[in-house]
Amino acid sequence: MQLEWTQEGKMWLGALLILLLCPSLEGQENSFTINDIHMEILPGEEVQNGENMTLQCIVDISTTSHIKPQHWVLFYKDDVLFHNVSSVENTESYFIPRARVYDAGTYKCTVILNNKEKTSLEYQVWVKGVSDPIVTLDKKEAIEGGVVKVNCSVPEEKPPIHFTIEKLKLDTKGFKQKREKTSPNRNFMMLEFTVEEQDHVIFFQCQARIISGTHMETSRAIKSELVTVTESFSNPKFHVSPEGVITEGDQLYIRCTIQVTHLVQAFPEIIIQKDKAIVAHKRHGNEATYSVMAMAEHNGNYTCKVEASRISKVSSIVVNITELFSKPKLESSITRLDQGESLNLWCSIPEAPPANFTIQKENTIVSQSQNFTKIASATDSGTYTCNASMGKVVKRSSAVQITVCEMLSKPRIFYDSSSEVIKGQTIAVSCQSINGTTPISYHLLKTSNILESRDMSSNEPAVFKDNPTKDTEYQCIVDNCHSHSEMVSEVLRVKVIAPVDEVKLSILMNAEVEFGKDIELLCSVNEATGPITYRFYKEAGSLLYQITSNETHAVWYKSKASKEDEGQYYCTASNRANRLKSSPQSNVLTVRVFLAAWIKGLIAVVVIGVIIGVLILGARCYILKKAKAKQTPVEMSRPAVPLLNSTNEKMLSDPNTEVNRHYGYNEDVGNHAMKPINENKEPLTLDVEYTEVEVTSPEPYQGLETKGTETVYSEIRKANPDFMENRYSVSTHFINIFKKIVH
Ligand SMILES: *[C@@H]1O[C@H](CO)[C@@H](O)[C@H](O)[C@H]1NC(C)=O
Ligand SMILES: *[C@@H]1O[C@H](CO)[C@@H](O)[C@H](O)[C@H]1NC(C)=O
Ligand SMILES: *[C@@H]1O[C@H](CO)[C@@H](O)[C@H](O)[C@H]1NC(C)=O
Ligand SMILES: *[C@@H]1O[C@H](CO)[C@@H](O)[C@H](O)[C@H]1NC(C)=O
Ligand SMILES: *[C@@H]1O[C@H](CO)[C@@H](O)[C@H](O)[C@H]1NC(C)=O
Ligand SMILES: *[C@@H]1O[C@H](CO)[C@@H](O)[C@H](O)[C@H]1NC(C)=O
Ligand SMILES: *[C@@H]1O[C@H](CO)[C@@H](O)[C@H](O)[C@H]1NC(C)=O
Ligand SMILES: *[C@@H]1O[C@H](CO)[C@@H](O)[C@H](O)[C@H]1NC(C)=O
Ligand SMILES: *[C@@H]1O[C@H](CO)[C@@H](O)[C@H](O)[C@H]1NC(C)=O
Ligand SMILES: CC(=O)N[C@H]1CO[C@H](CO)[C@@H](O)[C@@H]1O
Repeated sequence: MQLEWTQEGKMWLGALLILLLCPSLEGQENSFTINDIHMEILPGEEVQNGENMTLQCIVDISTTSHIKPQHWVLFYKDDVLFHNVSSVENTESYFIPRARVYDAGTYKCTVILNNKEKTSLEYQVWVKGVSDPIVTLDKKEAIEGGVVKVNCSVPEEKPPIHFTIEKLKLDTKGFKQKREKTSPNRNFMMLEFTVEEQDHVIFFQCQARIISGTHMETSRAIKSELVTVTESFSNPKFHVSPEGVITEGDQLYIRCTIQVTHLVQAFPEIIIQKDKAIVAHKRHGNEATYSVMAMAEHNGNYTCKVEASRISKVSSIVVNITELFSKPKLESSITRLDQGESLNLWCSIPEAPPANFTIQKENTIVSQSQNFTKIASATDSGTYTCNASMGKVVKRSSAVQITVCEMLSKPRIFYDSSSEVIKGQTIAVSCQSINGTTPISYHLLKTSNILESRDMSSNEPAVFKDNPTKDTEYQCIVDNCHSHSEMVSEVLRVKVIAPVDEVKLSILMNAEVEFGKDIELLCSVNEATGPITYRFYKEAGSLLYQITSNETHAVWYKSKASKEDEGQYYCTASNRANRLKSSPQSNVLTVRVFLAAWIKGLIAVVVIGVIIGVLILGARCYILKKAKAKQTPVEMSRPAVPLLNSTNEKMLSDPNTEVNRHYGYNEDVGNHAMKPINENKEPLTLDVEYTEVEVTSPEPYQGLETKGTETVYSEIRKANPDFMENRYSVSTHFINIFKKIVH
């Protein structure tokens, strides 16, 4: 816009210049120069709002021409051209009547002569103050609770304008209500103000503020016309009757009244309050009444509130009621007593005026007199009060709590004995005093020590949990408020069955039993409760023996051990506690039966004897044959040794049948025993242990033994230490040979 305007001006100027230059083109050329251009602002660069202001642009031009040259003067405000003039004068002016805040700004002017142009410095103009606002009201008379519209405008100023409007009371200093608001694009502001109670004569005051550059300019505060306020209703008024001294028993009236203006459409609400409590109220009408028989507790500060939508008026009064007599007092010699003791209650008034008394327990009258005496029973426990009355006036005392203690009955102690108590099980021991005042405290004793205590608020049994590990005695002690010392129950004996959980089988001597000796097996258990059933087994599942005993061990006895008794043994044990579970089983014990050394020795001696006999026989045959051979050649000279060998080999070729037939031992053992001998082909092989035989041998065989020992000993040289069975097998072998010979 500014640019457009300037360009247009320049074009227009150019046309004029051409016209001006025409004569000079015709004649000789004149010279022009602009020496200086400046502005003068009147009355100064600081202008009061409303003052006339003049802007002068002064130009100094030198020329060779005898006539003053025509030039253009242009005025700018904040770089915007606002005035242009063609002139031949040195000074051009621009007049601003009644300067406003809007006129403040930066001014400059420019001179254009032919094609020459010069601009002045910039001049800062500041307009001080804001023109007076105009305050108008929509009414001059208002009613309490009504609204007054206030219009504040500054017609000669330009927005944005910040308005401050205050409501003031004529007779009091300071504002009552103040509101501020900025109007962004209008030069007026309209605000509504409510007329409050006690606003008798009010007026408004307005002030406008405008930002001028970096400064905030403020107008004078302009007052409005006065507004007269009419009451909608009067302040509430109290009327108390009876007048003068009010005594308890009098009928008390507290009335609150108001006067309502005819202008008001709806009646306000009247409320009478004592402290925070509403005691009376009225919505339509101009009075509210509170009526009550006067009592001391009606003393106090009464408030009457009258409330319309926006208006609330309050007044208060203190009502003083004279006491007729003091509050009665109920007393008792004791508040906690035993059943059967005497209960005494008496009611009294400090000054002891003539009055009627009643004593009541909860809501039941127990006495029509001042005193109440009774032999206490449990049902007499409770809350007692007394009433004292004089005519209509009744006063109640504070409550007295009486507790009558019934003695506790001897407690019974019991537990669920339907099934036996097994060690590790939790049992519930109950204790109960059927009669006796609650709360009852129960203590459970376990072998004379307090295990646990419990307070019960009823006569139901107190239940204690315990986990007895052995036979236990329980007892319980009860106590309550009764002065009698605590009561003790009977002793409760709980039998605890310890289950069998460890079974051990052992043999009373060595696990290797000598042939013909006794086998004694001991089955023992932990500290379990009898009767315990012991069962002895050989191998898997064949029951040998069963016994029920109260002892923690049992013995199975077998005399004259034979090879048949060899094998694996175990035992089981159980009692009632194990009934449900399978009976615990012991370790497996392996028992072996071996031949006594002397039997082996005897066999050896017999066998050797037989061999010697055979040798002798052989020798005899040899001699006989040699005698015959004196006629026959000597080819068959060596029959003796092969004879023995062949005999041996023949016997060994099928040993099993032989052994089984002649020797009644366990087949398994027999079979097994023969093998090493077959492999060995050394019929006389014996182990080292065999040597010990000679020491333990019994006397009757001494004669034979001496020889046998020597032979046996010589055999040990070749001894091939082998399995344990070896010695049995050897002895078995010899027995076979021996038996054959005997047969
Ligand atoms: C201001 O200018 C007006 C004319 O526009 C004139 O009537 C008035 O008297 C002037 N005021 C002063 C104070 O010079
Ligand atoms: C407030 O007053 C101004 C002039 O005094 C007027 O132009 C404007 O309309 C008024 N505003 C209202 C809301 O009456
Ligand atoms: C009564 O109560 C009112 C409101 O609570 C209070 O303003 C007034 O001071 C009180 N009067 C007295 C005597 O306590
Ligand atoms: C009430 O009245 C009694 C006398 O009747 C007076 O002693 C007492 O101070 C009064 N109380 C109040 C709060 O006015
Ligand atoms: C009531 O009991 C109190 C205290 O025990 C005694 O002083 C008074 O004389 C009794 N009054 C009557 C009427 O029994
Ligand atoms: C007590 O009660 C009796 C009978 O109801 C009555 O005649 C008497 O006036 C009462 N006394 C007082 C002090 O109230
Ligand atoms: C005792 O007095 C209270 C009020 O003080 C009343 O409510 C109650 O009914 C009275 N009891 C008897 C038994 O008179
Ligand atoms: C409990 O009290 C009742 C009467 O109150 C009595 O008949 C009963 O025998 C008492 N029981 C015991 C266990 O004392
Ligand atoms: C085991 O002991 C109980 C009592 O503890 C007894 O009655 C029973 O006869 C005893 N049994 C044997 C076999 O001794
Ligand atoms: C561009 C512009 O506003 N030019 C003004 C210069 O002054 C004359 C009168 O003095 C106005 O008519 C033009 O409008």
